[in-house]
Amino acid sequence: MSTIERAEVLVASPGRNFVTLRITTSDGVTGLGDATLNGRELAVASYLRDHVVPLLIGRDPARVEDTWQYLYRGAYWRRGPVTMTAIAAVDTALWDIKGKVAGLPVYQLLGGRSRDGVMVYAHASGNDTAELLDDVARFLDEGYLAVRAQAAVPEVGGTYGVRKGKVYEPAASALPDEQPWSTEAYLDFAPTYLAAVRERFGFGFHLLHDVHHRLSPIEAARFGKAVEDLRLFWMEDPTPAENQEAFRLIRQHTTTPIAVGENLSSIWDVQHLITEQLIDYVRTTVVHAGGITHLRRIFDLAALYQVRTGSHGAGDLSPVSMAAAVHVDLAVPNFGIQEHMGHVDGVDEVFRTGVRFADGMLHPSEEPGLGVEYDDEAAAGFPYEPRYLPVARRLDGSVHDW
Ligand code: GCO
Ligand code: MG
Repeated sequence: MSTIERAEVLVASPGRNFVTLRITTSDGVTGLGDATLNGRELAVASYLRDHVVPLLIGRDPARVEDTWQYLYRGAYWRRGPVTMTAIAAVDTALWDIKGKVAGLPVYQLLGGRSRDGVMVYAHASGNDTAELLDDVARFLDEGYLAVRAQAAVPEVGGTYGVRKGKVYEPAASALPDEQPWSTEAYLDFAPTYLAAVRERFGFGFHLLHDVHHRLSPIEAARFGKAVEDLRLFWMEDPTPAENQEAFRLIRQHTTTPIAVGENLSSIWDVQHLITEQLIDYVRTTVVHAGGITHLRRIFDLAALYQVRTGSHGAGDLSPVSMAAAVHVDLAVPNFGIQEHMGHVDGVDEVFRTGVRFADGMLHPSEEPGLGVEYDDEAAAGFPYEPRYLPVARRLDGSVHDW
């Protein structure tokens, strides 16, 4: 029997930090899993290195479900982003190995294609409406069928989602950047630029917007009503989701579709959102929600309630996660859309991915497994650098949800 011989925790910062788990079997087969938790990277690295790797050595790599149960139930302590990200890394690496052993791309192990490609949305942004419109035009020219639109709110510096370089990177400073926030200014301004996008480009593509947890339920209801005629594909994270019940209030007021889940890590965190039909899209990911095994369980629950998928795909998810996401997206019946933000240049040197973009869709590699390789030599040139996500403060100085 083949056994797990080695599990290495690889930390590198090619433009931003990534934690990667590489598992090697006694037959010399390797598998990769993403273990990146933005701004808290080393906690997951230690969880894996100090508490999980010793449990993996000698195990049968083929027992993917059993290993998941062993790590989840065996920890005794339940859920949480650090644990679920660590389990995800192991699970993803074992699916990669299973694919390589079978000689099949992972989507084939998940039941094969349910569609020809994975529709993705791009991130358009601008410092004002005019800049945003130019950016939307660029993505539509590149063939995107769906675009997310974010513009800087006047007098609120550092508004969420506004790109400075090639790719939006909020975790840009060695200590958390503190950014001002005004709900009133946002609620006045955001509907106007979304309307400007529809006026200029019409309704022949999907338009998305990320509220990024900034509103209370009644404010989110007001926002949803204000943009109803613009037929958004979704408004994302309109209010924080720790209290799942809060979404009922938003639902009572607006038909603007709701997407939630990028910072939630288990089926229990989305259970009521799904079973009570309080959302339309579930945005949990392979890397932060327990790997392919657990994400599929969430998506299957969602399918029962006509909730579709819309996995998080920001630049802080490594190409290993993105490849895994595309394999899952291709296979599940209730796929909705996949976020596709892209990565800064150095990332491609460390991670060689077979995922390809064409005509608004992503396509996985047909290589066995996930189709991603890790270049140790390139990674050695990019040591870890402490980086934090920003913190938001209201104009009176009090802390707000970033
Ligand atoms: C998104 C997200 C990201 C997150 C980031 C945090 O919709 O892509 O909201 O931009 O803020 O991934 O690490
Ligand atoms: Mg988001």
